[in-house]
Amino acid sequence: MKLLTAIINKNDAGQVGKALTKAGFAYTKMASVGGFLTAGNTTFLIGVDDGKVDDVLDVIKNNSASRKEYAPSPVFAEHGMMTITPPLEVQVGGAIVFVQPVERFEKM
Ligand code: 2BA
Repeated sequence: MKLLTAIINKNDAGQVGKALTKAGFAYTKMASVGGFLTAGNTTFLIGVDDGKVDDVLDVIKNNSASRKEYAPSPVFAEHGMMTITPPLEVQVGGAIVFVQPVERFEKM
């Protein structure tokens, strides 16, 4: 068994969740925040048999999009002068997925 931790753009999270359910995959969804943009995203925990990992990845890939977002402009103050740099454009996603082995799974 594998545990997939999938970090999904909040604009795609609803669609990804519906598609996972439709495909028969169970998941737990958590609100999360990216460290760089400090914007909300959604983290899915998905436990699946080894042979189903690629199917889950396909569902995520087909329902999440890559998009441009902007990091807040840093403002520097030095010698009474304010320097404002232009916002940094970053390409976010589609999705970031970690696949980890599960030593044991119990349902009680
Ligand atoms: P954030 O940390 O808010 O990052 C948003 C996007 O900003 C990233 O998109 C990347 O394009 C850019 N970025 C991140 N750190 C950067 C840096 N130090 N310098 C320049 N640009 C930077 P993605 O790579 O698609 O990541 C989307 C979200 O997935 C991230 O949101 C974070 O929540 C998560 N993530 C990405 N890589 C991760 C990792 N190695 N470990 C844990 N979480 C990760």
